[in-house]
Amino acid sequence: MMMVSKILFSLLQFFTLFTITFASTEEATALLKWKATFKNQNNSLLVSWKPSPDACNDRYGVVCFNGRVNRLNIRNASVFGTLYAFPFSSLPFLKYVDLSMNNLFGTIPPEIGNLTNLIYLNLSVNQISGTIPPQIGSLARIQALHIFENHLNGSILEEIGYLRITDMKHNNLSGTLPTTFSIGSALRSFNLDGNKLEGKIPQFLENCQQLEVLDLGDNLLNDTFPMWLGTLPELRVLSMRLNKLHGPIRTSGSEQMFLELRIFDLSRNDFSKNLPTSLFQHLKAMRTIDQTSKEPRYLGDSYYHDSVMVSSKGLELELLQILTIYTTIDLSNNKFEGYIPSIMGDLIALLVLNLSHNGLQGHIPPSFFS
Ligand SMILES: *[C@@H]1O[C@H](CO)[C@@H](O)[C@H](O)[C@H]1NC(C)=O
Ligand SMILES: *[C@@H]1O[C@H](CO)[C@@H](O)[C@H](O)[C@H]1NC(C)=O
Ligand SMILES: *[C@@H]1O[C@H](CO)[C@@H](O)[C@H](O)[C@H]1NC(C)=O
Ligand SMILES: *[C@@H]1O[C@H](CO)[C@@H](O)[C@H](O)[C@H]1NC(C)=O
Ligand SMILES: *[C@@H]1O[C@H](CO)[C@@H](O)[C@H](O)[C@H]1NC(C)=O
Ligand SMILES: *[C@@H]1O[C@H](CO)[C@@H](O)[C@H](O)[C@H]1NC(C)=O
Ligand SMILES: *[C@@H]1O[C@H](CO)[C@@H](O)[C@H](O)[C@H]1NC(C)=O
Ligand SMILES: CC(=O)N[C@H]1CO[C@H](CO)[C@@H](O)[C@@H]1O
Repeated sequence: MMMVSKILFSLLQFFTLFTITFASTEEATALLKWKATFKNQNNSLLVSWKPSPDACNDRYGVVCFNGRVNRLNIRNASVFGTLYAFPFSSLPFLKYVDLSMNNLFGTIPPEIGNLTNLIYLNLSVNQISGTIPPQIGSLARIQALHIFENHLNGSILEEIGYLRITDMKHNNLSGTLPTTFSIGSALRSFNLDGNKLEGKIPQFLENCQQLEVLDLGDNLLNDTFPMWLGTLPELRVLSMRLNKLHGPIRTSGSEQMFLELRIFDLSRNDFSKNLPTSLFQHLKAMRTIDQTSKEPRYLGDSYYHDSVMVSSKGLELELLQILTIYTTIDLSNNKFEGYIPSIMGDLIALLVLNLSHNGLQGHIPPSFFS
């Protein structure tokens, strides 16, 4: 009895080993076929991508699990080529793909939908063009799609509502945002900064209760400020800078608004009146409001904190009183008119004040020098 099970075990082991070797050889060959299509065959990082019976053995950027390719990470590996010959159908256990910071061009083939186990895809910082294939949305397990800094065009599809994290900033996406997402509630981070999106801010975002980051900056959105965003309990970052938002900003009167907000940027819009002071009272957790500058430049970190960047017309005294807590106030690039109020010079905490590029006139009040 003992003997029989031992033989059976060895037989099982043999077959498992055989199947694994067979599968990984097939996966290895598929990856090499893709490499053969690269425009630069002298890639020093990928010299380990050469014929061998085992795809998992010392091949740069390839990680296997149970003998099947599980991760592919060739970030910043000087790959110059397209995705057309990528072995989408030969890597059924691939979960994690990072091809960012290369020189990939051409479009994303619809066969990407064949990577049925994919959880994470990063194609950022390449030269990829064309539209986002809806097949990405049909990947049942995908959680994160990072595809920023490419040349993607066309519109944002409803299908990507399956994703938790979507970063498509700095592309050429246009049209209006979808009015609904299939599973909107999963969305945590939605970054579309630097595209050509127009129309309104979709109401379905109100149902994305887990949303932490919403960046719709530098687009062509034409809407009033959606105050209902204030009810999203997890929202930490909100930028709608550089759009065509207009009209007065109205607070609802509720105290429980924007409770977690840390970064808030509405600069360079077309709001018709000053921001209501009640809005600032809501923003208790807020520290840094301008997230758009990549580095603080002349402002040291300590000055950079507690800064405020708003966009409105007319400097109102009421607003200024609320601003007393800030050390840096950047009101540049707005449409402020009239004289600089004397009270500005009395702001106790103020260290840096930027009022450039406005319609202000007159001279600097003496209170600034006393
Ligand atoms: C690799 O080949 C490309 C052209 O195919 C050439 O421009 C580049 O200088 C080469 N790089 C090295 C390190 O040889
Ligand atoms: C990318 O790789 C180059 C070498 O090819 C290196 O100089 C550069 O620092 C890398 N960049 C990053 C962000 O890793
Ligand atoms: C995706 O790739 C870019 C470029 O390499 C990188 O900056 C970014 O952090 C990556 N995203 C994640 C979530 O790793
Ligand atoms: C966006 O599209 C316009 C017009 O087709 C083109 O001129 C521009 O270079 C594109 N920008 C990017 C980042 O691809
Ligand atoms: C996307 O860009 C391609 C050129 O790269 C162009 O042919 C196509 O018309 C553009 N599509 C949209 C929707 O702008
Ligand atoms: C914004 O949309 C309205 C119609 O809803 C239109 O009248 C107005 O011209 C648009 N503004 C801009 C700047 O596109
Ligand atoms: C003031 O704002 C303008 C326009 O945004 C900017 O160019 C300038 O560098 C800023 N200056 C300081 C001292 O913050
Ligand atoms: C095996 C498999 O799922 N093949 C699919 C790969 O993707 C193309 C394009 O979406 C489909 O047509 C195939 O059916």
